[in-house]
Amino acid sequence: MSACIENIEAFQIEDSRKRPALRVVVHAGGGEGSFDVPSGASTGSREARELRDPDGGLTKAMRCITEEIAPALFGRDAEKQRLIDETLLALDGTPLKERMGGNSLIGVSVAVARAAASARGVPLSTHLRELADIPRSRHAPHLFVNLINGGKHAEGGSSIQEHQIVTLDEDPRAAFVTAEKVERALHELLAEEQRPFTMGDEGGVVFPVTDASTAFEVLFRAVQKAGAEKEVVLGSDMAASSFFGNGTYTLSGSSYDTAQLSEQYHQLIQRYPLTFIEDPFDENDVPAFAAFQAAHPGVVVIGDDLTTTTAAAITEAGTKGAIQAVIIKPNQIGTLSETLAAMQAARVEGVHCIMSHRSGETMDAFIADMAYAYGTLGLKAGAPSARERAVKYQRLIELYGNH
Ligand code: 2PG
Ligand code: MG
Repeated sequence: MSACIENIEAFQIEDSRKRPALRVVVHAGGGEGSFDVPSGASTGSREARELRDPDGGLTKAMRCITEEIAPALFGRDAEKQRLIDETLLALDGTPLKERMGGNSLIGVSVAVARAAASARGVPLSTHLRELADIPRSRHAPHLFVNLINGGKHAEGGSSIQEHQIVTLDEDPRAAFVTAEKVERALHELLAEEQRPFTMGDEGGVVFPVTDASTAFEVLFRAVQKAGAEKEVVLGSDMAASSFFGNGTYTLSGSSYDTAQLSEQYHQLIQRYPLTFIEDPFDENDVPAFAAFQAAHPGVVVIGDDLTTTTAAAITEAGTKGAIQAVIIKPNQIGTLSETLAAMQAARVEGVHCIMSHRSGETMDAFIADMAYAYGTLGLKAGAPSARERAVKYQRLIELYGNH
């Protein structure tokens, strides 16, 4: 049996930042699949490039899909994901997908996988598991819930990009209820303290801080107010490359070298149950990650800008003991097959995978299906009250409810 690709369409929709986003729809073997492509703001320098018109529009990307990719894929078997993705890579022909855009390629690649699952009449997770054998980390993922935004996702807030709660419950429904409870408590706390706030890109709150600990202090008090101390720990995406330049980290007005920044983190870990730390140092400083991970074995150091969903970079970071977990973003690398190769490379090194959204999101919940299919350590998808984020958690709950 095969699922011949019959039609590929591309549309322009809006993402959560009201910027143009791509929707790709694939028809194959009587089935249909689509993907709404998200977009990052705090991107790693080695990420697949987006193809956009000078005004941010997507006419060039849509034309690539309908005029170059579609004719090359017509009649091809959607079930042969690897061959489809190899064709996409050959068509683009550049290392960072700058010619056709990682957005065009991942749009087609994921829509093909969904069309194949639809043509076969099997759940997407079943189809995904047959594409790649990836050892599970957990029964159900921890939810990495970013409640206080900063960095490039927020104006006027902390230099640290994300202050998260990380749920411990094995049941995604219970975990999500906890996340909502802490989010409500945080909003109440800010109102009580008359601390004005705005909303950041990922649905978390934004307020001015005086030092690196302010936002964690507020978040931890919200956890206490919600009575959720046993149900969550704290996490953070420092996104340190975004406050690094000329050999110096500039964090909330103070300058630090690598050793001083490590000391700042060390103090945070002493004071709060901060257990997961993403991108604590510049994306080119693998030794700093490795030294920090070795000094703090109880903390899960996570690579994102460091590793950009790229198998070779993950293998290097894993081999050097720089990370215990890695962020997986399909649009960061540009095809589903490369995403799966990155996840396999991680698991070979004993590194866990965390499926992640982008700061510019759509209503697509593909990452929840990935998290479910492969039993990843985490699903990182922003604040519960933001609809593009909640839809991912809801999909996860639905998937676990059905099995
Ligand atoms: C990150 C992501 C998602 P962006 O840094 O991990 O939170 O941000 O999509 O802007 O790269
Ligand atoms: Mg990140």
